[in-house]
Amino acid sequence: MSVKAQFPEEISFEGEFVRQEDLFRGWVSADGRSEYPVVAGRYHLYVSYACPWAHRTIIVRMLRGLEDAIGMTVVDPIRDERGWAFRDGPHHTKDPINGFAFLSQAYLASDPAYRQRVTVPVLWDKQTKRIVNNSEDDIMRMFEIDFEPLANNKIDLYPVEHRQGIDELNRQIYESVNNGVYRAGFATTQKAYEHAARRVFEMLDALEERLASRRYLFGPRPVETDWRLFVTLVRFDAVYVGHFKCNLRRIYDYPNLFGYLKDLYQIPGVADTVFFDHIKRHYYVTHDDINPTRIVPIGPLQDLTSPHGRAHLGSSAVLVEDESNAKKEVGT
Ligand SMILES: N[C@@H](CCC(=O)N[C@@H](CS)C(=O)NCC(=O)O)C(=O)O
Repeated sequence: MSVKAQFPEEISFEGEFVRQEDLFRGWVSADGRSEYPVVAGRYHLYVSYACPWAHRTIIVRMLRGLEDAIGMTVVDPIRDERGWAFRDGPHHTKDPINGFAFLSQAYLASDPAYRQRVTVPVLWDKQTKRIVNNSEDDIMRMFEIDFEPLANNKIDLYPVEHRQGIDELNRQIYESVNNGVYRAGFATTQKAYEHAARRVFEMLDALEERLASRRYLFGPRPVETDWRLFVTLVRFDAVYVGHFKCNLRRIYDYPNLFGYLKDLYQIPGVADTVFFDHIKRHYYVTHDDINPTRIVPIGPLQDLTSPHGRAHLGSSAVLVEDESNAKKEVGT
């Protein structure tokens, strides 16, 4: 029996989903060595609220207080064969920077020979009128480190003392969980699906244990790894359990992971980056190979604002210094 794959060019012989590489890897830097200097108002972020990879960059932009320095435009969550589009609708708009109708225009303006999938997030340079970078790993790091001169909040998401541990855990979480849910959902053979789905839950089980004694993955302060995990956890029960068939357990069934998810969600500003309407409509309507009826499920009932119950693990030290260098506690 032949099976139609969501992204046929990224399916291996064994029916596994093998994600394409990001192609634009320019770097904005304050050290004068890059062709992209750190300048307020020069760069613009194109994102989807539905996409977990884009969501990471939205969260870091917010946590670092970069909203005034870096503009942002949100695409329509519904993606048809023409790809991501700019339209006016609930929490998404037309493109105010270039007047593009489709994100593909940004890719073709940067590289007329571009033939790969057109993805979010995209960091756009308004001066050279081209894409600087379309890798969310890179964009996160630029916002965390290189945009320091423009950041209103002095929050450190990549602390020097944990960098090795962060890189290693990022890699494990990416392979098994962040990308693991996609590998389960986009698999075209039973074997490839089962392999990926089982790995998702092996890692979630390990993280459940790790979070029994620590408020966040590396202690009292959320770091970049926590936000990389958050974007998958927050979509899990609403989308990945049903749509991607990752249904051994829900996040709701893991006491530590569910409390941790709520704890992160309740950090000021974070809930304003989460749009379940975009998330659900995007996955269930756009991936019509997996969900041909395009029906969007009504659930789940899930209250991320209810008490997280994590305070017994120590106070949350989400310390942010504002411009006056006054430390303010933004955790709960
Ligand atoms: N750049 C990301 C991937 C970004 C990505 O795949 N985004 C998805 C949305 S969640 C996308 O834009 N897909 C467009 C498409 O599939 O045509 C990575 O390094 O893994």
